[in-house]
Amino acid sequence: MVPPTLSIVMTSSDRILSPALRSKLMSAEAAAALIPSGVNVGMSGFTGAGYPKAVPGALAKRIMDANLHGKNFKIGVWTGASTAPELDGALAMVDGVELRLPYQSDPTCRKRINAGEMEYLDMHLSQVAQFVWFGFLGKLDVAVVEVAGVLEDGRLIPSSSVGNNKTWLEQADKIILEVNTWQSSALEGMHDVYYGTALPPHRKPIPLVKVDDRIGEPYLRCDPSKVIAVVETTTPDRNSAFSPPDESSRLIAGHILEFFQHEVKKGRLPAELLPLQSGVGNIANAVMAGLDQGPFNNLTAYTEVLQDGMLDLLKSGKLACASATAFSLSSAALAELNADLARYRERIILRPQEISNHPELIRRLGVIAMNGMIEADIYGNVNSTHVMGTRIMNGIGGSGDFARNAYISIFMTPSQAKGGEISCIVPMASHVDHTEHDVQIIVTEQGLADLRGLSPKQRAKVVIENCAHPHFRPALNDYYKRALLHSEGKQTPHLLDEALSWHLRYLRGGQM
Ligand code: 0RQ
Repeated sequence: MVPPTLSIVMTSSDRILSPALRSKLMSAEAAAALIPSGVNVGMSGFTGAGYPKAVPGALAKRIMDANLHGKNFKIGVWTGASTAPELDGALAMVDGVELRLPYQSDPTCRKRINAGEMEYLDMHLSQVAQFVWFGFLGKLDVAVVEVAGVLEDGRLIPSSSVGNNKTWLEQADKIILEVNTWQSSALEGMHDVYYGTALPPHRKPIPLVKVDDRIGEPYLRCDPSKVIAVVETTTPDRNSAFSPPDESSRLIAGHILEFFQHEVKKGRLPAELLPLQSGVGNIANAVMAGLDQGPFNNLTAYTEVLQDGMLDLLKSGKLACASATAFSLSSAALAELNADLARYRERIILRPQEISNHPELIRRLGVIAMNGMIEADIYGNVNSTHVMGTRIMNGIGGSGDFARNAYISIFMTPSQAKGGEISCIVPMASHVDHTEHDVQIIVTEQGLADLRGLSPKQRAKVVIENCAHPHFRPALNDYYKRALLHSEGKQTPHLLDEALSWHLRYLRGGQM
């Protein structure tokens, strides 16, 4: 049930109905001046949605000035997931981040991390909140959280992402709020913030049994005495455009759809499938586009982010409802959503990421997980994060939360990268995020490998035959046959002095 909408008027100060919080209005520069060096800052933001737009930039300027005067001003930056150039980019540019967690996808940030100039803790997104509550990550000093409005009693209307905001607001000593009037006031009522997560040994089952169950509150609680600044902003979310599905993405989507039909026929999936999780990126978006053309109706989604493809499915009516923690839309899709938000609000629920990605719920609902990857090896181990085993791309994000607990876990990639110089199917993954035990299906444009119930040696044959590009298939077969002959152990045969030679060859000569 959607709660009744309180009417919030569109003018900026009318978004802040609490007189106590309104009295703390100040500029972004003044707010940034309240953040000292050496602290951990929990910022809102998930996949380019709902991140603070003004304070991080002002803080970056302050850091740059301090460091020009010989200081070593750095902070720890914790978020929901990736943010945008105004946050990750700005702070990385001035070398202002000591340690970043739990996920990023910013080019400047990535460069710093891979140059060894920034520490990065790549974490399962469902674990961040509880690790903070357990005290595993140290003290959270300041929260900087974007909201869509403030109620008279100080409760907050969440923005276009919920992420870890509940935990930041509860755990931080001090709070800075950014009230963004660009965010639609019709977001009010879309969120479901669950306040029942106790700490072990006092935890109880989370009472969510259907995708569209509402188990919490539409607002974030906030102790007004902790709020040290309120800043008004009007800047849009990042809103990256998606490229139209290319041939390879369309083929991948086609294989997945065919697989779903087969599973329905076999009685292993219901006609409306099971709740879908779809990762970030163009391929994931293309799969959603494929579903929009496909035969399935009354679909549901229990996922992290709502990309354009899912919005299209909601629009066409194929998707009955979607639960996530954030939007990740192009500008065009966002305009469409905002124009009709009150209607979509009944079928979209945004939750804290500890709930959207909760292993208990993913397992209970029987989620079908679909995530991108960098490479898979012939035995089904998947690398989602490290190019050539050492350079971070983005991070594990929620892929592990979903993959390990899913009803069926699917990983997808084009069979080749970098114009065919790299095979995405390799003898041994150069880094493993998802082990052979958490991967049931591998899909490339070449085909789909169903690994369920197969031993490692049986898996190797299917992965090479169904997924590898024909250009690399003979070399993979040759490796596997020789490994079978010469490997010391025959359970998972490998030639250890050759297993990573494909990656070395690429690093030395530019091709695998
Ligand atoms: O790099 O843009 O420089 O050319 O990786 O590759 O094929 O465009 O695929 O956008 O789906 O991203 C794993 C990174 C795939 C993503 C990953 C290079 C390739 C290109 C991107 P260029 P594509 P995608 C929910 C779930 C982890 C987080 C996750 C990801 C770039 O899916 O970050 O799943 N996943 N979250 O050229 C070297 C290879 C390569 C390679 C691709 N084998 N070797 N480079 N690339 N394969 C969301 C959240 O958690 C928020």
